[in-house]
Amino acid sequence: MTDLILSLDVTDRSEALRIAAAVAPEADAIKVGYPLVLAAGLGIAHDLAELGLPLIADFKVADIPNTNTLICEQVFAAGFSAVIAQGFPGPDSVLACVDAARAAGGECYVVAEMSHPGARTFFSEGVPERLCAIVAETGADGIIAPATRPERVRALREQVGTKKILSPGIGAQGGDPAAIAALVDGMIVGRSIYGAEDPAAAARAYAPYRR
Ligand code: 3DU
Repeated sequence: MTDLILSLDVTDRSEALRIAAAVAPEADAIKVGYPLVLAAGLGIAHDLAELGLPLIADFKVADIPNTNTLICEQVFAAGFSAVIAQGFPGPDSVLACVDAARAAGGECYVVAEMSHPGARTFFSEGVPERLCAIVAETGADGIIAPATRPERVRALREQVGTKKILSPGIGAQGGDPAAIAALVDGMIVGRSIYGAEDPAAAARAYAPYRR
């Protein structure tokens, strides 16, 4: 299965709810991050949960273990079913997120490599592979890996085996769903869906890549 994950990075509450409701029948999950939560409040998760799709909190949690625990407890209490953490703070920080996820019956994903051009500065020279080792060590559910670099996703698949790979960078950032869908478990798509005149139709265009 390759899921379609709507990245709902709009900053108006009613527009977010309208787009989410329209796209929900065409999507498998909704990812929410700082843009929407800072604009509309964490309670937006409660409203979105009514659509019945898994909700992923993209807060790229990256602090000491105790603070990570406190953040993730809030995330899951708000109704999210998964959280995204950074791996660079180290295994104890990631484990705090994994433990909080488990306590809530949720999932935790770790950013292994980012999709933008500047990501090459630090997500290089074996660092993504070391982050994948932290995923194995902590029992996290999977990684975030760049749809803009399918060859890197292939290499990271070697590292994570059957753990899930969720992949942003499709559409607006130039990633091609035809090149990435078969390599990953989830395609994360934001602007090319929520920015379209007809978001539901834009989401439907990804249907051939959902397996
Ligand atoms: O480029 P889009 O509009 O399709 O949105 C992609 C989303 O995924 C957006 O929320 C961004 O913050 C997130 N993301 C990346 O784009 C790249 C990463 O490496 C990690 C997360």
